[in-house]
Amino acid sequence: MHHWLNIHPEVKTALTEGKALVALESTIISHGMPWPKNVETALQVEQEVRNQGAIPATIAILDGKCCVGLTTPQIENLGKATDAWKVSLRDMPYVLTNKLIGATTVAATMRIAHMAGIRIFVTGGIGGVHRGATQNMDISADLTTLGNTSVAVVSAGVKSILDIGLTLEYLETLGVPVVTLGQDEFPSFYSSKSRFRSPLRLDTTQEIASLLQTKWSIGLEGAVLVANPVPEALEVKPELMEKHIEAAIDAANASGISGKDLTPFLLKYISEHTQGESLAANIALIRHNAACGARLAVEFHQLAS
Ligand code: PSU
Ligand code: MN
Repeated sequence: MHHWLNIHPEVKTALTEGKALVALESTIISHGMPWPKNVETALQVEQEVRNQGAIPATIAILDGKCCVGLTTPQIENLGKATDAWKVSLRDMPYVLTNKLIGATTVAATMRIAHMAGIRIFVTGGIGGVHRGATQNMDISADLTTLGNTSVAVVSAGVKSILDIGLTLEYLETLGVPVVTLGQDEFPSFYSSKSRFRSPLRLDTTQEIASLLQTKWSIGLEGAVLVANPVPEALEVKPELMEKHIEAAIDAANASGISGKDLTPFLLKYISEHTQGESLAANIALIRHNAACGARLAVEFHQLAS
C-alpha cells in the first residue's frame, strides 16, 4: 500500500516523532471555491492547524501517487488547474493509473489519511443524502466511507443543499456517532441551527478525543462525525440560503446536472447568487473547523501516547 503514498517530509517526520496531524481535503480547493480564494483559504487553513500545535497534511492525487502533505506550489497548481478530477473512491484507481490531477473528496481523503496513519480530518461540509434521494438514489460515498474508515471528521454540520434528516438516518444505519460540540441542535453549515437534534452532544474537544479512543479501542471501525457549529457572527440567514438552494436545485434539474457534478454545481450557484456572502462565511467556517480539529488532534494524541 505504501508504494502508492507520497508523504511530504514534514508529515513523515511528524508521523515518526508522534506529533499531532490533521488531514485536509482538496476537492474544496478545485471544485468548492473559485481561484484565487481557494488557494488563499487552503493556505490559511494549514496555518490555523499550525497555530494550535498540529501539522497539516493536505491530500491530493498527483503523478500517480496519493500525496499526503502538499507544497505551496502544488496547492497553487491544484487551485488553478482546470482539468483537476473530483476524486471520490470510485475514481481513485483510474486517476492513479492514468497519472491525472486528482482533488480528493471527503471519502477519498479519509481513505488516504487512514493509509498514512492520520486519524483526524477537517473539512467544511461533507457530502450526504441529497434532497430527492428516494427517487434519484444520490447518496454520497462520503457516508459509506464514514461507516468503514476510522478517521474522525470535523465539519460545520451538513449543508442544507442535502436532506439533513435522511443524512442523519443514514449515519445511524452505518453506526457513525454524530457529536455536536457545545449545543443540542445539529448545525447546517451556514447556520448553527437545522431543526434537527444532534444525536450526541459533548462540550469540549477533550471529551470528543476520549470518545474517539473508546470507539476505536473496542474494535468499532469507522468514523466519528464532529459537528462544529458556525459562530453566530458568521451565520448566513437560513431564509436567504433556502431561497438560493431551491433556485440552485431547480437550475440543476433544468440543465440536467446530476451525479458527481451536482454538488460542485450547487456550491458554485449559491456562491454566485449570494454576491460572495456565502463564500466569505464558507472561508471563515473552514478556518474555525481547522482550529477545532487541530485542538482535537493534539488532545487525541495526548490520550494515545
Ligand atoms: N459539501 C460542501 N462543500 C464541499 C463538498 C461538499 O458543503 O466542498 C465537497 C467535498 O469534497 C465532499 C464532496 O466530499 O463535495 C461530496 O461530493 P458528492 O456529493 O458528489 O459525493
Ligand atoms: Mn452524488
